[in-house]
Amino acid sequence: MSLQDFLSSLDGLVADAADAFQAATDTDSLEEARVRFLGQKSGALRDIQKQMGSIEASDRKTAGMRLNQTKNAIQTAFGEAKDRLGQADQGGIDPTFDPSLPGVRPELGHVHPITQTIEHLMEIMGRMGFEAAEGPEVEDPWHNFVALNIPEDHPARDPLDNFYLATASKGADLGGEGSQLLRSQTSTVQIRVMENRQPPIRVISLGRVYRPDAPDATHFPMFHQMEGLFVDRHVTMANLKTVLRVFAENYLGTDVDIRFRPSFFPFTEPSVEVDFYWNGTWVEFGGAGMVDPNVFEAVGYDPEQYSGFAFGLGVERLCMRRHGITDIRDLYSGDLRFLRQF
Ligand code: FA5
Repeated sequence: MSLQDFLSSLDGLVADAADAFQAATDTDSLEEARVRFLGQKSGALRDIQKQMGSIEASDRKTAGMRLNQTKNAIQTAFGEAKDRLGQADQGGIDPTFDPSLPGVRPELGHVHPITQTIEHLMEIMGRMGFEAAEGPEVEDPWHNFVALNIPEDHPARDPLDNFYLATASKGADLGGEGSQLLRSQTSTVQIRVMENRQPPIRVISLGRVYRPDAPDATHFPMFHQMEGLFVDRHVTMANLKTVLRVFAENYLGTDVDIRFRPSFFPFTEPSVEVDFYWNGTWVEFGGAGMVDPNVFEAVGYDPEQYSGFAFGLGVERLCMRRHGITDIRDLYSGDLRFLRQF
């Protein structure tokens, strides 16, 4: 074989191998192409190498050198093709990706409807001069019961009606002194505020409360209350009714029907239940009344000098009424199809 023929078959081989590697779409077809050109037993390069014996001895040096260069060039092309396929596997250049298409907007979360409601209620009450106060969710019987005029033998203290903490049960009677419970009402914050401050007082407290109530359309074992407390000289029941009415008209709309029903709470006297009209029935949204003189005495206020009113409203029920939500459980199911609507 002449040197000329030998060299031109080497050049043809480099071009053919580069084309084959380029055309490979996965590692299997690339491997198949590698064996075809670089295979030790019957690869195309190997076949050409066998022709070396028929080349003039004086040309063999040149032929050997070009053979090596060819081998390096084919190996380099193979390495490049391998890298290209490896990158595509790792999500690199994707042949189906069209950079001219519009992008996909990342989903943004938003504030839960109950948190939105809490912010709205604080804003309305803030405009009426009420500032926000907070208290702990794990309480002692003094703040949840005793100071609120709920004596030791009162059924509201029954372990079946409260979430007492297991740690307390070791040393103390459930419900007795020294026990701890998840607060069952935000009225605890009334006591905490009055223990630390002197009248005049105008506060609201919004937070979670816990009761072992069976869940249904209007009850949940964890829910939120908005507590209100107003203490000053000469505060009357008329002030209470005005504040609740102005609040309801601001939050639920001026056309909302609300009513006050005589009721009983140990910490208010007289006491009322507050209802709004919804879907053909009256729904209770809170309790209220004039602060009982026994509560003032428990926190060291003189009931002859001061009077006040307090109220506790169910935040979920207010939110449900405003947005037309018919089942409280929807608020806590975590179903995004529901939550996305707010
Ligand atoms: C109280 O909790 C009193 N502390 C309210 C109060 C405060 C009266 C200050 C006087 C002075 P009651 O147990 O009725 O009252 O609860 C108040 C409101 O919480 C109810 O009207 C209702 O709207 C809401 N509520 C009660 N239980 C649940 C529950 N399981 N799920 C959702 N909301 C509830």
